[in-house]
Amino acid sequence: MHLSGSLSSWTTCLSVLSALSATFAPAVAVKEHDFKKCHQSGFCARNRAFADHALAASSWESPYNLLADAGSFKDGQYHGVILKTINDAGETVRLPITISFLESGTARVTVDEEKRQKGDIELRHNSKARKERYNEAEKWVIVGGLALDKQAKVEHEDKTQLAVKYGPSSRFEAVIRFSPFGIDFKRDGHSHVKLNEQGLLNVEHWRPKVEKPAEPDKEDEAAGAGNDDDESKEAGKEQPPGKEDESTWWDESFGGNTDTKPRGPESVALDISFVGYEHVFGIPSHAGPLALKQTRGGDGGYQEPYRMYNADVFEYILDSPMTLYGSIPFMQAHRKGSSVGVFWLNAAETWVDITKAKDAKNPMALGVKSNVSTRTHWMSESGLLDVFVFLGPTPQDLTARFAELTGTTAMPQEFAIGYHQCRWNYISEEDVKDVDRKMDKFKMPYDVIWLDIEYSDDKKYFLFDKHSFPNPLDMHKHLESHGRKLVTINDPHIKNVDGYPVAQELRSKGLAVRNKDGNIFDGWCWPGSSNWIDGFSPAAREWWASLFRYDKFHGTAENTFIWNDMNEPSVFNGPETTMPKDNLHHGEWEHRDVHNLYGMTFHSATYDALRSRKPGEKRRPFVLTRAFFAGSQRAAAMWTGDNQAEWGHLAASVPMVLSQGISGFPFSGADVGGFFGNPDKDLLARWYQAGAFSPFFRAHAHIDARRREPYLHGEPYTTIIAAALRLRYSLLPSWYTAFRHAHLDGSPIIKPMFYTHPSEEAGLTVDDQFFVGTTGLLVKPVVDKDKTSADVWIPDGEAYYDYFTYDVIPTAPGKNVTLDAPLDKIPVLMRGGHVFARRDVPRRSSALMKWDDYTLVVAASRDPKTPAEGDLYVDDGDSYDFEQGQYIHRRFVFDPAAKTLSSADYEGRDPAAVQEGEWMKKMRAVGVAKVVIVGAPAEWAGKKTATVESEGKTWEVQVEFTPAAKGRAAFAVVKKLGVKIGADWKVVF
Ligand code: NBV
Repeated sequence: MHLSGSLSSWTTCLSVLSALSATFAPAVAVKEHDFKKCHQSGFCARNRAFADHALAASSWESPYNLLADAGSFKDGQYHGVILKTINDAGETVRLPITISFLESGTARVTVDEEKRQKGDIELRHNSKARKERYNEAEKWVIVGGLALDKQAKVEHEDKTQLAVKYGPSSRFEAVIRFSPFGIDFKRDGHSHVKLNEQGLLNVEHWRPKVEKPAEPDKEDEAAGAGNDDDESKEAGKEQPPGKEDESTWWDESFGGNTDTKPRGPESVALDISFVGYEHVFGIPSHAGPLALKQTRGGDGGYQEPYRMYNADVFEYILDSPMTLYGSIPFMQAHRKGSSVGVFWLNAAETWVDITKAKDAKNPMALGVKSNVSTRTHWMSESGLLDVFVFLGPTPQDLTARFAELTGTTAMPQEFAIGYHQCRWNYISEEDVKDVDRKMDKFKMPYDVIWLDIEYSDDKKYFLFDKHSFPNPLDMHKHLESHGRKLVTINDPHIKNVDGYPVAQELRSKGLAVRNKDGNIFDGWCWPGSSNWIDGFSPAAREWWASLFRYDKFHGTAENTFIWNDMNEPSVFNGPETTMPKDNLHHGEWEHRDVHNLYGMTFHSATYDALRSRKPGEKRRPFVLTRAFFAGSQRAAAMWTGDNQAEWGHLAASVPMVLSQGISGFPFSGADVGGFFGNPDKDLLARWYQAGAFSPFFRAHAHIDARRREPYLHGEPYTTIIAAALRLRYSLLPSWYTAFRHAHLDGSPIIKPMFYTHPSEEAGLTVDDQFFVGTTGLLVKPVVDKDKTSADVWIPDGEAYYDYFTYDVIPTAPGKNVTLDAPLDKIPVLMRGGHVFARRDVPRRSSALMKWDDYTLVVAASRDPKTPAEGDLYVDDGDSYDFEQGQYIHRRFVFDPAAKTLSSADYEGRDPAAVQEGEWMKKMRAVGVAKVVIVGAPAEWAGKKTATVESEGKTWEVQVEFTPAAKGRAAFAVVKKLGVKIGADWKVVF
């Protein structure tokens, strides 16, 4: 039996690993002490100590001054020099600064270091690393929005400051203070974001190493004792106040690994204050609440800063600022009626401290209810100081401006928003087909079945295991026959073994990441000894793309798509389970500079590869990635990594996915059921219900977990899970429409309360419920064991109807309402004032529903004069023809006063202007089978017919009106409407 073959090889691998070294082997639970705390990360400790000193000193003055005479302002850009005073003798270091005011109203502040710019520094240990500060993050991340605002103008200048007005209607102003340097960003005359307000700006300049006698303590540490929790080793505590701690300038050890730091200390840090904002959000991924906590103690606060250093933190802990698998250094601050944000463009290890303070200087008179300000302290190990400032004022402005810079979610393959069935591992073709059959038998729709690492021949990706998967093409064909797809995993570590052509080419062509000495880096991962593709190298990316061609990756077909795991990268024997920071990448950049970008270079190389599998084939790729950075949304979906089959992890998944959404990467989800462990049946059922409302919906399980395909659990679970899956499938048209919006403007797919209701103070911290796209569907997943009710916070005075029963929910704005939520019920409300589309006959896969008729659901507003509105976007779900206008996007308006429901082109396009392709012609003729108007006006009682007008014709249709009863709203149903989805039409009631 092949199962035992796979399992035993996996077990052998594990035992070999653990025999080699205890630190190599992945453990079953995250060991917090395998990952650095701030005091164990030299630059974090140094910057925290710097902050402690600055904040404690009664007369602290930041040693950074902008040279007033050296600055010039032209065409929306200021160029100048900051002088950093480095000693009592008044010696200075020159730091060139550029402040760019962009057409969009975004401002950008970039600080470099002249000496490193000129390469005028010496590297230690004969290092071949680049001498400059890493200045290529922009190349990977930014795709637009950099046009300068030529209208920006200096409004005022004197000896102390320079004020620049910029942005839409010149509402924004940057007051640049010379001494000490700082910038106060204002909107409509009021301060919102301040840089260096607290004087924590710190750019560690280059300096030569002055040899001193070795300190006994440090030698111990270098010998491998660096990861203990000995408080006395905190860098900031060893020094007298004000004295710099040099102990981590030149090398640093942790967990037995020593970082040689050939360029010495080079961190950049800055404090950013959000004036009058009590809450900040974003900087995913962290397993904690959506509203970020304080990090220096305080009420319920953490002791550690939020960390962003992509890492394989399997079985991660909850409610923690620990780093996870991916990072997006984009932070937002929201308060009633105002939103601002910053994007810290730096791919090195980054920590962010957050504190909140009552701000006496921020009087209520400014119209700000809260006089609490949030102060943040950003610290990155290397690279430029490069920060974008967004002045809002709405949450939508923030996501749109961020999207302009970093791009939007790629329009997904339609199947990708269906349900994905995964486990580590489906062990053979027969296993795959069996699951496929059973899903059908139990009437559970799904689109994709996944193959984890055991599909491969001994972890040699691109090669199917010949015994377990002798005929992969047959298997693909079998799946394709009912519209289904297969995903295989392809990781960035390539097994270092003779006779494996992929490995040989990687090495011989010089496309692998190198170690500090310039030799191919060899580390341990699943295959044992491995090398890593260098995603920063154009040649490596080209080569990677070639490997996915159908004639190269034998056994794959048009319905094969790709999963990129372990791309933080995960290196079992590396520091913090990742790569040594002094490794070298293409262009001789050190790994330390680019760490958080590595995963993105890899998954975007895979994305490119899928676009070029066959000349002329133009299909949208689907790639799932674990590691990510700002910009990843352009090429991949993400999942939240190795969670656990526990209720707490289900609960945590909701704010985690919400945080992805507001941070520009909404195509996200958590492993349904929890990766590690065995969920009890109730948990599994609840997780399917929550997953059905997650943008990425995939069940997954660890190799040691019991089989848990959704049909295995008996009644009532089979019915409950099938209902959740079918609900997802019936709402696919609305999900796809939400993706369209995300693709157009960067908006989240599931939206937190502050995003839809930014003027509701109380909604700011609500992070366990959300709206889906523009549907008005308000969802509150049940995430607690044995809970059979749900408290939903109601953000406004609109009508809210139960999705399933049409009951009118007795709500009051700003108050909670308790809904019944027995195990078979997902709390989903329809907000009045919306129209959304669905398909009422769920089939086996999304592909089989392609030409099915639509149902439109109208949730009438409480106000009889307020129309209900909604939209539906549809394209072929597969090609790029939508970029040539081959799509249908309709706007539906139900006008209760005029008693009409109408459909018009969403963008007001003239149909004649679009040359219709085959798909479009066929799609236009798909019908609207049914309309349901929930909350139909009482005076419609007795109404039997309505008139339909479309394409120059008029006809009558039957109306079934059901009056309100026992708390249920009145509703009207029109069947057999006879209209086409692609045509203009109007129903007159
Ligand atoms: O490839 C095996 C697993 C995968 O199932 C999981 O989803 C990833 O997050 N992978 C991690 C490697 C090992 C996990 C212990």
